[in-house]
Amino acid sequence: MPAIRLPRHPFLAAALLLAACTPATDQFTPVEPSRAPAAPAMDFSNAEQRQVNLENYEFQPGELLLNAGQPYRLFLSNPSNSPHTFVSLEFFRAITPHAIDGRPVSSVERIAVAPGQTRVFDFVTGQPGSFPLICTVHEGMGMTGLITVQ
Ligand SMILES: [Cu+2]
Repeated sequence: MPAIRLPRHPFLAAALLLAACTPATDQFTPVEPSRAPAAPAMDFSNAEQRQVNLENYEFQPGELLLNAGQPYRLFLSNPSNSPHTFVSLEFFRAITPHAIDGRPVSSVERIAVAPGQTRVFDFVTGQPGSFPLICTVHEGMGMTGLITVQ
């Protein structure tokens, strides 16, 4: 059996490999690797929803309880007159972030919420664990919380 020669262009090679792995159809559908998403887009409109308010100077509720391996849509609202942030680096590393305000994200370090603003964070939880939560602006004033994934 002759060796299969792949084109030098990586996109063409990927397209050929994809085509080879796709069940045969009567019509060849061109693949555009540069536009093909890495994973199918997830619809979070039916995901379980949670709400956390960022107030002066506490998270409400102070503890967020989530289940492992599940999609969530988290609403972060700031009804106060001060800017706040939602930061939990260990939690952000343990989850699979999908989108903030509908815009796809692959990683998250900090979610800032301006006075009067609500941000929408879509993600899938990972393994169980307890993750400290802080507002980086007011941590010194005790604006801390906890995210528990069980
Ligand atoms: Cu704050």
